[in-house]
Amino acid sequence: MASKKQILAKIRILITQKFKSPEEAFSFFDKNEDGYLEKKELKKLVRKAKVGRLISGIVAGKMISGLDKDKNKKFDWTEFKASVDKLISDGLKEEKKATKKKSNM
Ligand SMILES: [Ca+2]
Ligand SMILES: [Ca+2]
Repeated sequence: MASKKQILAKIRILITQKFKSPEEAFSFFDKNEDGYLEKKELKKLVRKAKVGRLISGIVAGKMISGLDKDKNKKFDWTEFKASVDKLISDGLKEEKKATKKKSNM
């Protein structure tokens, strides 16, 4: 089973490489256009990031429970943006660490 870090990295790659902006990703996955990403829609995002079918529901559920500030069980744009920003900055930190390691060799 993939680690949490690997899963988050996959989601980050999906959002940063397949979409021009987080806005575009949000509206792409908000299929019913209600301005929220509910679990069903988030699950599609997770699946699209090539996270295994079996765990995509669990991952989507965890993302929501961890980052849903107003506890309405779905992501609004502000919550989504905050989680994407965090994903990207965490990713940059990881990359920096990796390049540092390399340059020390
Ligand atoms: Ca929706
Ligand atoms: Ca919410």
